[in-house]
Amino acid sequence: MQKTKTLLITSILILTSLFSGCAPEKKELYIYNWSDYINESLVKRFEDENNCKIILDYFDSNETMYAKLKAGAAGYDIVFPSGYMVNVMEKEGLLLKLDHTKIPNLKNLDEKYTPFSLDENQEVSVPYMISNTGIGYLKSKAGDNFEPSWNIFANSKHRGRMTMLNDMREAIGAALKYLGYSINTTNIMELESAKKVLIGWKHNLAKFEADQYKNGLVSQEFYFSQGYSGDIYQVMSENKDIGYAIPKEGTTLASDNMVILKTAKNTELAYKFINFMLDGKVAAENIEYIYYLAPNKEAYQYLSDEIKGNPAILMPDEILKKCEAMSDLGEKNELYSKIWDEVKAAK
Ligand code: N2P
Repeated sequence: MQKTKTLLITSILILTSLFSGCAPEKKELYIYNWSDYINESLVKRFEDENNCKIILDYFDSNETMYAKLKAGAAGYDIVFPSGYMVNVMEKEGLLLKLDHTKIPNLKNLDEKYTPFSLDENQEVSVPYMISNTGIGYLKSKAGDNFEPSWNIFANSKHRGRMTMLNDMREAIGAALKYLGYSINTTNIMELESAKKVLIGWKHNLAKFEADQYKNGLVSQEFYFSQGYSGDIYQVMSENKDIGYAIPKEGTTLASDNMVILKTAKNTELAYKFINFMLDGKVAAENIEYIYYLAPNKEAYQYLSDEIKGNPAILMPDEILKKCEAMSDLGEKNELYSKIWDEVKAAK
């Protein structure tokens, strides 16, 4: 009897371990995106529908992301670079040439915005969101007659209470725009003038920072912050004193895109994810949550009036005209790196 019992238990144990060993592993998709740039309930929905696991990792500037990939960070399947960075990564041979038959929802893209992506035919990248950069501010500090200008950072009255993005193209770009120059200039005199302006502003800044400034506006630690449109809208409900403005001199506009790395382990799932994000209803839910514009014609019909009426999201043409997309400067990129190092080092 004892023998039969032992045999039974042993058989049960063997069977259990056999079955658990056979349980299929969930497929995994590694995504490297900007912080606060996706509605995570959509990520969850994709996981459920595709019985897979998504691992999200975040960056706060194109340069940080690129440096990490160049330093050998492997394992990401999908990354979200801005247009100019897509060009850089493409030249380096990092990107998979896209098979459009696997992304039928490409038909939903709004052609009005595709030129900003700098890969107009989606050979290696698919537009995800259009963002602009502006000034997040406290209305109580700006006053009723606030005329938004990049030169607010010259106002020493707010010393220590202002931040600018820790992103060389954005920070130098703001100074260039203030001076009336292109954010893509490679003219040394113009860049030198922008450097002087930016060093002047730096003396009034608490810091260059690209992630926590929005919480700083909520807690009223910061009064004026150069920041990304949607990031600032995301925190407005937490403090009604927060406003957002695009400076009168104009600003940078980015088409941030989804790319599949050549080294991706799971390209089929990556294609599925990209196609999912391009679905009209999904894109609308994403816009409503992160306050950026997915350039998706199918999505617009599902948007709330609040979003439709927001000029920082669906930008009227007179604002769009003032915006410029950053382009890839090739070797001249070094001019910006050098100036940025000098700004950072300036006392
Ligand atoms: C997300 C900001 C993304 C905008 N936090 C970058 N162009």
